[in-house]
Amino acid sequence: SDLFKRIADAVRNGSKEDVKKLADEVLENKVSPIEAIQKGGVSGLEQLGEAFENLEAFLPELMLGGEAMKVLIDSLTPYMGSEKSAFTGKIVIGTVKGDLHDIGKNLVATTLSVNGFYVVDLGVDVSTNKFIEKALEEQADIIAMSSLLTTSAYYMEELIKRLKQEELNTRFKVIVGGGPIDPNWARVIGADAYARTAVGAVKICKSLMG
Ligand code: B1M
Repeated sequence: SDLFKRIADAVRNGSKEDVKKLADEVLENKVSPIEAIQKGGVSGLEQLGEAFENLEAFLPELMLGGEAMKVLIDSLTPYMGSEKSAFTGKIVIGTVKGDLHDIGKNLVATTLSVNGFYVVDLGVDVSTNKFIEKALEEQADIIAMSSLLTTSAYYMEELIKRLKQEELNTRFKVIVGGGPIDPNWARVIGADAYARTAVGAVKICKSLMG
C-alpha cells in the first residue's frame, strides 16, 4: 500500500521524524504493526542495503536507516497483538560473535515474547561460550542465533559442534536466521531449524516445543 511505501522511503532516508508520524498513522488506521514493519521498514532497509552494495549509499546513511527502523519498531511493538498459546518455552537469543546488527534479532525476540515465549536476549557479538553458559544457566529450551554477516555465520556452526562435543545437543534445540543464512546452511551445520522471518520463527519455535 501507499502507507507501506511511505514508511519504506522514510526508513530508507533515515528520517526519524517522518517515521514517527507514519507509525502514528499505522496505529490510527489500525494497520497491522507487524505488516508495517515487514512491508514498510524491512523493505526500506533492503533498498538501503542494495544502495550500499552499489556504492550509492554509505555507512552514515546505513546508520541513520538503522536508527529510523528502531524508531518504527519501538513505536509499533507495544501494539503487536499477542496470540495466546499453550506452547510456551524459554529461548536465549543473540547475534553471533563479530556481528553488531541487532534490528532483526530484536524483532525476532519481541515477536517471540509477545507470542508467549520467555525470551532472554543476550545482545550482539555473543560468543559461543556465552550462548552455552546462559542457555545452561537459564535452562533454556531453544538457542536462537542471528547473523547478518557472512563472516560471522561460521560461529553458528561452532556452537552446534560444541553442543555435540559436550553432549548438550539433545538438551537444546537450535534455530538460526538472518540475512546470509538459508535453509541449506542450516542443514549443513546441523541446526534444528531455520526461519526467514520473525513470524516464521514463532511458528517454528512452537513446533520445536511440540
Ligand atoms: Co550492515 N551490512 N554492516 N549495518 N547492514 C548488511 C547486513 C549488508 C547485507 C549490507 C550490504 O552490503 N548489502 C552487509 C553484509 C554482507 C554480508 O556479510 N553478507 C553489511 C555490512 C558489510 C556491514 C559492515 C561490515 C559495513 C562496514 O563497516 N563496512 C558493518 C558491520 C558491523 C558489524 O556487525 N561488525 C555494518 C554495520 C551496519 C550498521 C551499524 C550501520 C547498521 C546496523 C544497525 C543495527 O543493527 N543496530 C547496518 C544496517 C542497518 C544494515 C542493513 C542495511 C539492514 C539490516 C537490517 O537491520 N535489516 C543490511 C542490508 C540488508 O539486510 N539488506 C546491512 C532489517 C531487519 C529487520 O532484517 O536483520 O535481515 P534482518 O532480520 C530479519 C530476517 O533476517 C530474520 O527476521 C528479521 C525480520 O524479518 N531474522 C531471523 C534475523 N535474525 C533471525 C534469527 C532467527 C530467525 C529469523 O532465528 C534465530
